[in-house]
Amino acid sequence: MSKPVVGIIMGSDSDFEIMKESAKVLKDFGVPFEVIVTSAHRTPERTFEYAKSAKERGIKVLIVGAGMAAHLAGVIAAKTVIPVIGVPINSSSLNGIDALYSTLQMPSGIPVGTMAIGKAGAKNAALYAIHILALSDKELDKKLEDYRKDFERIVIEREKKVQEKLKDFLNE
Ligand code: RP5
Repeated sequence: MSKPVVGIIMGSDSDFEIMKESAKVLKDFGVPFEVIVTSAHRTPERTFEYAKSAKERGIKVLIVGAGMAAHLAGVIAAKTVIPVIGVPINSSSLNGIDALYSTLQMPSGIPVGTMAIGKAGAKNAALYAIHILALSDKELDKKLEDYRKDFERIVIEREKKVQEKLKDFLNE
């Protein structure tokens, strides 16, 4: 595998089930990535070190998933100018609303692009990373265009099924 250009960071191993969605998309698009588990509060030095060294190691986009008082994406963004995409994880009794606000509500000056809570957010984070990379990568740009075309085919097929169900329903 060639050198990673995307870093997937998660606050705990318990976030993996959600963050696997990011990994799946990057794998499907053939984008090399690395994964690290590090916490803003449990391992702050390790988190800082990772964020500080990411750019010089060739990482171009960072995807950060964390739950509860999720300051991980903001802390990472504070230590690098690489675009940071945050994924709020629904790992708490507040179902991720806590993580959503913590990730989204960054004070001015240090942006974190925040996705939806949970699996959809993790998937979109990877797609968004690919959109950024595709600006300077024609091959990836083509793959994104094809991905979108595939969606059109899938939705049209789904609509056909709905039309059939509707016909049955109206004939009842
Ligand atoms: C956050 O706290 C992690 O991102 C995780 O979503 C949540 C719970 O972590 P564990 O107690 O499961 O390690 O830091």
